Amino acid sequence: MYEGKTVAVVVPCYNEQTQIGTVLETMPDFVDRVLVVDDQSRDDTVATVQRYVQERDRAGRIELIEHRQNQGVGRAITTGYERARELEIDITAVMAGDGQMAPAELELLVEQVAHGAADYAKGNRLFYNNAWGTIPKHRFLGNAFLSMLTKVASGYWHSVDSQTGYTAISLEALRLLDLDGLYPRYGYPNDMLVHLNVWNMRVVDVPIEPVYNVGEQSKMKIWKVVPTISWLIFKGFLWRMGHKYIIHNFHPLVLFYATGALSSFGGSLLGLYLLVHRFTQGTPVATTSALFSAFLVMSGLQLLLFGMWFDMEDNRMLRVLYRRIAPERRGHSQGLAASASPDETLRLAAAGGERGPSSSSRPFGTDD
Ligand SMILES: Nc1nc2c(ncn2[C@@H]2O[C@H](COP(=O)(O)OP(=O)(O)O)[C@@H](O)[C@H]2O)c(=O)[nH]1
Ligand SMILES: [Mg+2]
Repeated sequence: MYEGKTVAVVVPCYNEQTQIGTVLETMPDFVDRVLVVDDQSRDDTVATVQRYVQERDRAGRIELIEHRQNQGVGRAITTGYERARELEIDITAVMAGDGQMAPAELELLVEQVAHGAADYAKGNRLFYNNAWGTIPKHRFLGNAFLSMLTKVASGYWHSVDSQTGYTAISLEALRLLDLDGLYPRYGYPNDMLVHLNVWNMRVVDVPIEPVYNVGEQSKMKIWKVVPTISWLIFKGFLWRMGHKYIIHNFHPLVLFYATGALSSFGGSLLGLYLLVHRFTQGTPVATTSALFSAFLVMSGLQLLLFGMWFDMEDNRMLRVLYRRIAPERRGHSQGLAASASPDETLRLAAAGGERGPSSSSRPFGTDD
């Protein structure tokens, strides 16, 4: 229990026989349920968990769930979420089974949800003290790139490190989300943010320590995953526009985005055509044609920027800026975490509004 709220941790794992023992061993005491979801690991992961349960899990808090066939890390998290929802657990966190998530930091995420400051708290490793020096460069850059795209797609413009799996979510959010509709593999956290936004959930980024070289072996092939997730993010953006700003509600920002994209894309194509024509045929380009192309590109970019601006304003209520809620319990500050009283935190984090997909149609928020 954490502050009177029940807490579960979903631990997706695949081939983590060397790591999973430590993850279970170091699980914080306030966690009531540990939902380990195995996906047909080919090593001894399942046996290791079973042995641990028999020998060490006296409180009976570990539950092992086994998929009949490998369905991906996203689907494994969904399975854990479904179980937590069934058990009516107040707060459900996710920690990887490879030991890359510092257990001492779980509280930082859980407290945000427990105090109602946010519906979804996610780790942010990119702002941690020496993140650039700790995270392998190609992973840092890939993550930064996907984080930029995810900002646009999800409407959580304040959020970075879209790829972290270290999160905590409220029961209310779990009940609203269409868990089966979430992407089953590595793009899961990106898709999750898109879905959360459509349901007007408040999201906070919690600075956490990037952990590497603890014996983990990533199963992710970064060069394969980045294009796949980029495409997923693009589809997520269109899905969010359609659901949030056309079906559930209407907001002209959709028109700004659509006409902006058409105009800048059409203008660029025309400009390219004129250039190619100029060099292959040798005939000069008519001034009116060149001006028309430039006009399309410039007005298109302006429309896109207005679309973004409206999007940011509409989502302002869902942005929660991070503040520690109970710094005295841990006795030290964490990364960029600034301490604040609970009242102050809640005030800063305040993001009222009813729940539901259509409640955020406020083109010009006034909460700041
Ligand atoms: N259940 C399940 N877990 C997976 C699968 N792929 C990866 N994982 C787990 O998800 C967590 C994160 O995966 P990892 O490959 O370490 O990703 P990275 O830390 O972002 O490089 C680890 O605990 C993995 O064991 C899968 O297909 N099924
Ligand atoms: Mg890992």
